[in-house]
Amino acid sequence: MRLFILVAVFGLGLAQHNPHIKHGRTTIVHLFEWRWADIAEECERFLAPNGFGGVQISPPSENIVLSSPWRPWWERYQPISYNLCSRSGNESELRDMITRCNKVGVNIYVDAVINHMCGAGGGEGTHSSCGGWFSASRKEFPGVPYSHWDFNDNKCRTSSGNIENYGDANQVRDCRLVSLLDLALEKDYVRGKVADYLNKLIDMGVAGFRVDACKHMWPGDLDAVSGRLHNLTATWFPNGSRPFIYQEVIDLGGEPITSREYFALGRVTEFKYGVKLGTVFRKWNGEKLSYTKNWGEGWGFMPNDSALVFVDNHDNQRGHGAGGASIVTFWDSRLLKMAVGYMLAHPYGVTRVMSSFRWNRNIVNGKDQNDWMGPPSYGNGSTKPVPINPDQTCGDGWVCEHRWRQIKNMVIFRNVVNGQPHSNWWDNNGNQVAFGRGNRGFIVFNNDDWDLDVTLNTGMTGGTYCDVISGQKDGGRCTGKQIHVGDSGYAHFRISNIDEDPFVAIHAESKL
Ligand code: AAO
Repeated sequence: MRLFILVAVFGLGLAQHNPHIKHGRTTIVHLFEWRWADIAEECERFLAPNGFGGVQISPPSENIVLSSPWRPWWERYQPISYNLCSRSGNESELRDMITRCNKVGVNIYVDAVINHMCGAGGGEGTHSSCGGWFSASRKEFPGVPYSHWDFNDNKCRTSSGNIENYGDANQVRDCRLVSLLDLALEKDYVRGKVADYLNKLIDMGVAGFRVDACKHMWPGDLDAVSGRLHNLTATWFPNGSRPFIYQEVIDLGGEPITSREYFALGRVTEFKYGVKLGTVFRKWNGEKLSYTKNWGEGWGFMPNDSALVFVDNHDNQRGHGAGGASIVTFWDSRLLKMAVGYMLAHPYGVTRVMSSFRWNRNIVNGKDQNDWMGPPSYGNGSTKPVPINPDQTCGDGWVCEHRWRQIKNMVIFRNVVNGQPHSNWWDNNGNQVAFGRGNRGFIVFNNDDWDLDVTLNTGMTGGTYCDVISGQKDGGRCTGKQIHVGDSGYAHFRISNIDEDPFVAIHAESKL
């Protein structure tokens, strides 16, 4: 009996590690702060045709509306109810998006904020995204409803009521994260309300959740909620599919709470990945690309089947959360293309690509004074649509990294090489490296300050391939460099350190 329960629990957990991505696709894109109507269009016109597997959307729950600073992006991390209306759109727009993306085989993953409600200083009134009334001071949220009984304050043992020391696991879980009213997830009632919220989204057709601030929730409480979740809807997913769960836990070491405590429930965000990859590509601390021969678990990262990986995220691209200065973002576009290219070529983890908006970055003494700035918006605070330029880039301050040719083509590369082993490694003991994925793909990087000029075993079948970084296959023709692979599998590569993008990638479907 005991064994049976163990197997059942373990099996359930592992099931929640599967993103249920369709059609051999592999990658999730975070369309940070996009409107539902734009995401629906993007699924149809761009994501499905270019092999993207899923979208992480911004929190859809009703949130506080803040005016000082003016409409920061982070107001959406302060729910005031689970009604589905936000700056991204209302419930029917959300439903339409989920359906249209599912129809073209693109999954939707919801950013679920369930650890807390708004900040304790949020006042009271109807300054909320759907106009629902709440009182932060009285801890009343009638839209759920939650009352003061449903919060953790009686358990918290710090004098401020906030988390003061990450070295104390109890306060990290029982006190307020940056003053956000901390829900008592040990209560059956609260678990039920959270599960109802997530189940509503599951029934609408989403494929899973990025669960916000999991470090601040007890794994046992999360387990209880997870046990109440419905299977994914049979309209879009195989019978019995569990929702994909990836938990935001920032574990860079040095704290009592570790990622490991959360592996049974689903995947976990591997924050070490972007910190280290940034350090390597920036060549800081004596790091070299050649040291990444054993990238992945060999670098002390969590087990492959638990990891959700990314180069940057919506927090650490602007100095929030953790990661620090090594994080590579769109502000360093040449490095970003290389780092994302490396991540997508490498077999470790489930990969997520960041898609950002631009803001007026203003760094004073290492801190961005404008780290709060919300998405491109009109004077009345409503979010602007994402216009598409004739060259396929985005306008109006939307960066759309996922549309950059090099990144989009590496998303396709990852799909083409899916399931193939990491193979044919080469390095120059410095910052020039190459590796393949069985006989399906090969990638070469030159991050040294001199040219790369070398003949390498690609493991691929003979023929002429189109480099998908400097260009791509366009009908029968190649708009970029051509790489000639001999019958022996060897090919000659020449990459100048001053090339626009000093890396080359070929795959089975870029053969001419
Ligand atoms: C805003 C205001 C606050 C105000 C609050 C309420 O900024 O001043 O008090 O409203 O009125 C986002 C924003 C917040 C915003 C919040 C609510 O980032 O600025 O607060 O919305 O609107 C911790 C959590 C992690 C969290 C991260 C930001 O563990 O879960 O902080 N991320 C998620 C979301 C994020 C969101 C929330 C959670 C809240 O992705 O967007 O906040 O819903 C250490 C700990 C980490 C901790 C960081 C930052 O990190 O380990 O767990 O993250 O500190 O406090 C080295 C260490 C590294 C350490 C780091 C920084 O790198 O190795 O471990 O230093 O000290």
